[in-house]
Amino acid sequence: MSTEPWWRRAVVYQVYPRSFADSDGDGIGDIRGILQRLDHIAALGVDAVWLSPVYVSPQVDNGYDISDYQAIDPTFGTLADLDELIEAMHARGLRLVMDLVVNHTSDQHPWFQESRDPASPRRDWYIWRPGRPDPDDPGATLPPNNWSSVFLGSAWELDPVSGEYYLHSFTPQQPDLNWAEPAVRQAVYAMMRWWLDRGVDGFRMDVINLISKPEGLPDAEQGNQLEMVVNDPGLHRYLAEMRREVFDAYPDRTFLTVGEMLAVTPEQAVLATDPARRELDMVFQFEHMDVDHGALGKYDPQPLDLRALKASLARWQEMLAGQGWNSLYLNNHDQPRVVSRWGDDGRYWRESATLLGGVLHLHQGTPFVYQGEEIGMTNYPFARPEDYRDVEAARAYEIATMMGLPEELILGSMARMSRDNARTPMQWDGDAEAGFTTGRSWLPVHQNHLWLNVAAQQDDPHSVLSFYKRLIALRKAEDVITTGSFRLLVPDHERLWAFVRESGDQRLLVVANVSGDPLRLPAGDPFAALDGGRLLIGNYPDGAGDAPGGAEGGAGAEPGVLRPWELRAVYV
Ligand code: TEU
Repeated sequence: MSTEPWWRRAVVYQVYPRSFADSDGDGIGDIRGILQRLDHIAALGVDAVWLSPVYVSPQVDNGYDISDYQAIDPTFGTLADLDELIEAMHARGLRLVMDLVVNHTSDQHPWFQESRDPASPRRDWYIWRPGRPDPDDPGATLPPNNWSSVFLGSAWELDPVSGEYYLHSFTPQQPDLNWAEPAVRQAVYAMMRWWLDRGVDGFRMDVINLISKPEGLPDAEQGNQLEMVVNDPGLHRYLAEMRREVFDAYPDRTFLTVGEMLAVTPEQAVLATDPARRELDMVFQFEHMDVDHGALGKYDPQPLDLRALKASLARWQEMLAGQGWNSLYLNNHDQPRVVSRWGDDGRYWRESATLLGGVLHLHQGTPFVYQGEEIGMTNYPFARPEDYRDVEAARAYEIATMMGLPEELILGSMARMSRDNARTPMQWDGDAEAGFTTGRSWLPVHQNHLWLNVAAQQDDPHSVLSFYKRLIALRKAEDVITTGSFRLLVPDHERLWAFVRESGDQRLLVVANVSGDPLRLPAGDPFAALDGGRLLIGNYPDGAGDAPGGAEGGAGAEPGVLRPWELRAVYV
C-alpha cells in the first residue's frame, strides 16, 4: 500500500446536473446532456467528476432529498443512461464520484413512510421522540429539544400519525436517519456496494459529520444543533466501519471518498483523513467559506478580510500536512460565485477569476472546480423574492421577514449569498438560453452569457478557460504543487496573498494582488527574487509565458510591482 493514491494528483470537476446541460428540452439538465458535453470536461484535463444527486427525489432540495437510492429520477434519465455515462467517462480516463446523501432521506422514501407507524420494524430507522409538555397549553407539546435546523426553524416536526416528533437537520421533508440502528447502516452499506459494483469510483458524502447524534439528544446551548452533533465521537466509529464494510470489499480498486463536514475543525479533519486511521480520503471543510459571515450568519455578509481568508487556508495547510489531506474549493452548488463574492466581476473580471483559481490550485490538496467556475461565471442579479428557487433562500426570507428586518436589506443579502447564484444554467454559448436547453430553463440564464460562455473562450489563449486548463496541467507536471511544503508570507498584509511552496531544491513563490490597485511588493527575500525567477504561471498575458503585450498587458509589468488582480507563480 505504499503507492500513492491517484486522487493526490487529481483535479475533480463538479457537475450539478440540473443546471449543466439539457438534452430533451424540458428546461432541466439531465444525464444525456452530460454525455453530450463530456468532451468539454475531458478537455479540461480533470481526473474525475463529482455528480450531484440524480436519484429519485421529490426535488424539495434539488435531489438532496432522496426517495429511492437505487434508481435515477426520470427528470435526469434512466439507469441505462447512468451506466452509459460511467462507460463513456471511463473510456476517457475520467472517474465518476457519486453524491451520497445518507444523513437523511426524503420523507417520501418508503423507509420513512413505514417508520411513521410506531408498530413498524422501521420505526427506529429515524429519530422519533415524544414532545415535551407545554407549560402554557396542557393539551399541546413542545419539540423534544431546542435544536434548530441548518435551514432555520426547529429541527423537529410533529407527525400527526403517532403524535411524536421526528428530527430533520434540514427541511421537514428531509428526516434524519438513525445511524445508531445497525440495520440502517447495513442498508446504506449494501446500497453503496451496489453502486461500486456498477463501476462508480467513489462518493462525496453529504453532511457526513451529522450522522452520529449525541447520546440522549441534550439541549444545545445556543439553540443550535450543529455544535452538539458535529463533534460526536461516534462519527469516527461509523466511518471506519463503512470503510471496512464497503470499500475494503474491493482491494484492487482505489476510490475517492470526500466527506462534507459542517463546522469541522482541522483536528477533527486529521482524525477523519489520516490514512492510518482508515476513514476518509479528504473532507470539505467550511472555515474559509465562512470568513465573510456576519453576526447573523451567512445571510449577513461582510466585506472580505483577506487576512482571515489567508490565515484560515494556511492553518489547514499546516495542520493537515503529512497527516491528513486537504480538499481545495472556492465554489460549489451551495456557494455564491467566488468571482462576484471576493473578486471583481466588473472591470477586473478576467484577472480576478484567474487569480482566485490560481491561488487556490497552488495550495496543497485536491482541487475541485465547480461547473462554470472554469469560465468565470458570476452571480445572477436576483431582485425579487419570487426569483429564487432554493428552499434555503425561501426559509431565510421568511424568517428574516418575521424578524422584522427591512426588505431591501434581506433582498440585498440574498442576492449576494443565495445558493441559486451557483445554479443558473451553465453558459455554453451566446444563443438563447446559453445553449443549455432548447426549451425554457428552470432558472433564468444570466444576461452575460452573450459574451461570457464556453464557445467564446475556447480558442482564446488568454481566457479564464485556457488559464484553468494550464493550471490543471501544472498539477500533473510540477511535483512541488502536490508534495511541497507550504509557508504563508506577510499574513498581515491586507491586499497581498503570498506563500512559498518548497520541495527538495525547488522553491515556488506565489504572489497575488487581491485588489484593483497596483501593489509594490515588500523588499528583501523572497520577493526580490521574483523578477529574476522562472515564471511558472501568471494571469496577465505578458506574465503567462505567452507573447508579451497582450490585450491587457500593455506596457508590461514594472519590476517589483503587481498589476491589479495580478497573480504570478515563480521559481526563485
Ligand atoms: O450541504 C450542507 C449544508 O449545510 C449546506 O446547505 C450549506 O451549509 C449551506 O448551504 C450554507 O448555507 C449539503 C448539500 O451540499 C446541500 O445542497 C443540501 O441542501 C444539504 O446538504 C442537505 O442535504
